Amino acid sequence: MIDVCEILGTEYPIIQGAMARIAESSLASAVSNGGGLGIIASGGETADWLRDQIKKTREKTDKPFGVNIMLLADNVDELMEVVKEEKVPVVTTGAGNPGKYIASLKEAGIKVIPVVANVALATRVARAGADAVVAEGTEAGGHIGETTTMALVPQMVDALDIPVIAAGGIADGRGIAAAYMLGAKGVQVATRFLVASECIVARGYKDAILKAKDSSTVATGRSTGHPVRIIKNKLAKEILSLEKKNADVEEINRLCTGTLAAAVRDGDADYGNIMSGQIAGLVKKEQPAAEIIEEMFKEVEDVYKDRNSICGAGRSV
Ligand code: TUI
Repeated sequence: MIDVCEILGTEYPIIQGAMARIAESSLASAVSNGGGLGIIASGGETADWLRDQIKKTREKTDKPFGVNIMLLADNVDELMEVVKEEKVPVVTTGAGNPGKYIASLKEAGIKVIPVVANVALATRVARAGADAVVAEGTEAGGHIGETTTMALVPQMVDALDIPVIAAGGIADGRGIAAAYMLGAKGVQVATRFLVASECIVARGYKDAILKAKDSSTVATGRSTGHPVRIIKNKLAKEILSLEKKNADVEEINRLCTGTLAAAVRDGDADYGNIMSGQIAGLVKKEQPAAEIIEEMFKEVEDVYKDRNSICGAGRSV
């Protein structure tokens, strides 16, 4: 099976997760310069914005990078044209089935890596020609599926003959090593990169991540069919309370209008929509993206060195 670093053109088998309104050229280029695959998140943005960010990323790095296309966006076709015209090396997709776009992306020489949350969709995109998939467990931030990373990754590995990249709950070398034990050939990490020095998100957002505990996130939107994991603040509690009362979708949508911008731009800790994975409690330090990557893979080596301590496995008698 082809190596993930070969597919990505990177030194390390790590992709930066897409974070709508947050992951632009500054973070993407920093991750790529650090040996991972930086990603520009195009969700909620225009085609012109994306073209400009691709240009800015190319000015800041000569390494490969990718663009994420969020399939619920109403300008998906336009964004797809931009990535093809710009010959972006890698495209990841989220929140839907990218099947009908895969052939033309591949014809343009682009590697396609859908982010999926169940085996059924993974099988469909693999058949349509995806180069690899990201198996995203429900521990992840943002729009999520139902299955945990621990259960999802090995089942996806068994079902596919393309590489599986694990996501959801991974923020250090232990998480990477665990993903490999489940058969993953790479990882996608987002929450830890939220606090990268090069990440342009507002101070209040970064502080919410740095302050988080294991129980600080919650999945909102289960009642609307679009579960989204966010930090459990006043906004989250009000959404959950409306959902408990079976409020209609429009009322919930009204409450949520403008809240992503409030989080990302203003750092509103109370009423901002602060998307975050469950692993936020492990993220305690703001540091450059390259340092994050180096530190995580150094920790992987430490885990491997210590492997004989696992239940005595490998110990000679
Ligand atoms: O897409 C993501 N994560 C995202 S997208 C996003 S923007 C957004 N905000 C609010 C509501 C919806 C989107 C923030 N975070 N991850 C990959 C992912 N895909 N997670 C879940 C899915 C998914 C869910 C259902 C993909 C397909 C699907 O149904 C289609 C099918 O065929 O199964």
